[in-house]
Amino acid sequence: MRIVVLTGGIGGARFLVGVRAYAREVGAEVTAVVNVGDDVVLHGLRISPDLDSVLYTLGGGADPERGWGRAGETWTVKEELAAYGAEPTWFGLGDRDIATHLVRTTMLNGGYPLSAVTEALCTRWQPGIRLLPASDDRLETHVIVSARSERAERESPAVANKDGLVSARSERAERESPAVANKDGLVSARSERAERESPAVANQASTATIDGEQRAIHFQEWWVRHRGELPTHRFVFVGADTATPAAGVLDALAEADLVLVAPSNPVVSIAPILAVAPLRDALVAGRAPVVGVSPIIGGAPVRGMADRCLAVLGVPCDAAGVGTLYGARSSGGILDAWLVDTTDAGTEVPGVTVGAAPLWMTDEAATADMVRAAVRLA
Ligand code: GDP
Ligand code: FO1
Ligand code: CA
Repeated sequence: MRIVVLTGGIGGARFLVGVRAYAREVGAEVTAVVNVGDDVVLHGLRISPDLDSVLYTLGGGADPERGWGRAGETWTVKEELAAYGAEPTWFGLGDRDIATHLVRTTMLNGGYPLSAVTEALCTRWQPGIRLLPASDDRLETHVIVSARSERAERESPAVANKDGLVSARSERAERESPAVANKDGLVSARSERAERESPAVANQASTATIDGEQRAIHFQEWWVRHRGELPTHRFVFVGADTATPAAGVLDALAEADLVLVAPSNPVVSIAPILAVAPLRDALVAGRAPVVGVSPIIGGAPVRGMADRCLAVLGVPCDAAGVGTLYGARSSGGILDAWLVDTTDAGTEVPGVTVGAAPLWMTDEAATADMVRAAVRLA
């Protein structure tokens, strides 16, 4: 049996621990197709948060409390960067974690695709499953926010006070640093194109902010720096229109006997994967049943900010809302079946078989039971 799992970072990684346990039991092969929309270049380093969460969690090196980054982490480099006023200071790279980013960046600069780099990193971590990035191409999630609110936050006395010299420096850094220039320059150009081209955007124009100004920021800035609290218009998957599935992804989907959609954030972990059109097409056209697992239990995300993300789309934060967002494969969506928590039993999603089982990933055995329930539903 071959199982393909579409996944984001922390929630997806915990789910994969259960999938791996189930697979060992029945002798199945598992391929995880991992979101790259969270990826960012900072301090010249390519960071792939979701791939690393999966790699560290399955390899036994993840910090269990934070859910991201390495266990036993130290922060010397972060402190030294802050002493230079090197932005961004709101994103913390741990010393151990930096080694991963150095290896990844060196290999990417040497011409290896991200899929090959990921395979090389797996040599050390031995995750016990195959890890593939959704795409080897640049695909970044950006967030369109009201420019005024974003500026106000930058200029608020609290920030000025705290950052003082640093804000002045960071603005100059923004103008001058190749990494940042790359990020802002290229990205705003592309998101402007996205604004012109996407129908969602035309819609949004009528609900523009008071001063009508909008600005695209990287997902990490929205998520980590602003905790998703800015007035937000929409998410843009920069590069998705031309991105192709990473080496191995289409073959894995073609050979799959079962596709699972992990209980990951539907808006910023799963949607960027599905935004790679040939990947989505292969999933929809494939012979394997597609079973999704709800990340929402009793009307709330178990952790993280899926509620904020769903609100931006106007989707109710409950198991039915997310199931309906994915939609039935029979009517243009991706799902054949949808597994919800027992507290959400009775959930209905048009055209989709809905099943209920306990969905709290408290430990490996409980998570493997979830996977068993998903397989039964398929
Ligand atoms: P991220 O990329 O690091 O944000 O992680 P994911 O997108 O893979 O997963 C985040 C989602 O995992 C959140 O929406 C949570 O609600 C969900 N999640 C976390 N723990 C659990 C759990 O125990 N059960 C279920 N059903 N969902 C969970
Ligand atoms: N999340 C934070 O809340 N603060 C951080 O400083 C931070 C640093 C970081 C570094 C490497 C990495 O792989 C992940 C990191 N994360 C951090 C988590 C990350 O921002 C997000 O949780 C995900 O991208 C959402 O999936
Ligand atoms: Ca993610």
